[in-house]
Amino acid sequence: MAQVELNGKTVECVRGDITRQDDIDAVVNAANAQLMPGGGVAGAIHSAAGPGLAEECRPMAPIRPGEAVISSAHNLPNQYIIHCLGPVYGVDEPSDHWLTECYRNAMELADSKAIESIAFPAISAGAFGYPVKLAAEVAMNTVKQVLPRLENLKRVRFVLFGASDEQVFSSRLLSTIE
Ligand code: AR6
Repeated sequence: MAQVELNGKTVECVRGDITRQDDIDAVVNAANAQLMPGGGVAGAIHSAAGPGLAEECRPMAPIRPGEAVISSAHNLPNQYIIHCLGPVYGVDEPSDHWLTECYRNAMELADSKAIESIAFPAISAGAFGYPVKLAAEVAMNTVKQVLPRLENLKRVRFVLFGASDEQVFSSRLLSTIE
């Protein structure tokens, strides 16, 4: 786990499950364009949230790479879910641009809803093939650039599923922001 302060706000990396962040207002889904259940994070979020989530999401689909939309959290222990479509690495080019847009749009959307805390998974770093070191670099650069100018958002947490991903994100957090 790593935690740093950025202009009086908190950025942290933890190992865990994105569906179990009960002290966080909004969790981010690494969604598919149709906003339907799938594998990975999307599968875990939809099965924990319940079938009402897919029903609520249907009219908002499809979304484009880099886009973020918001729904209620249903049976998750949060207030909201923000759904982002990450780029497929090497296909949606330039991938770093579209991944930056995901993080920026999710944080700005959260801030516009007066959300104070948000938890991200490693968007695109699973089925979509983004190398985890590059994904961590984009994530931290974007948080460093966007978070200080937001009014309401005060805490950004990255929730990593595996120990090695957690190490990569934590060391990138420390080298980028501290
Ligand atoms: N909590 C936190 N992280 C998780 C969890 C979890 N419960 N489950 C997996 N991860 P992925 P993508 C990690 O594939 O690359 C889906 O099928 C995982 O180890 O969920 O953006 C959708 O339907 C990896 O590091 O998202 C889309 O079609 C990271 O979360 C597609 O995959 C992201 O992996 C999206 O692919």
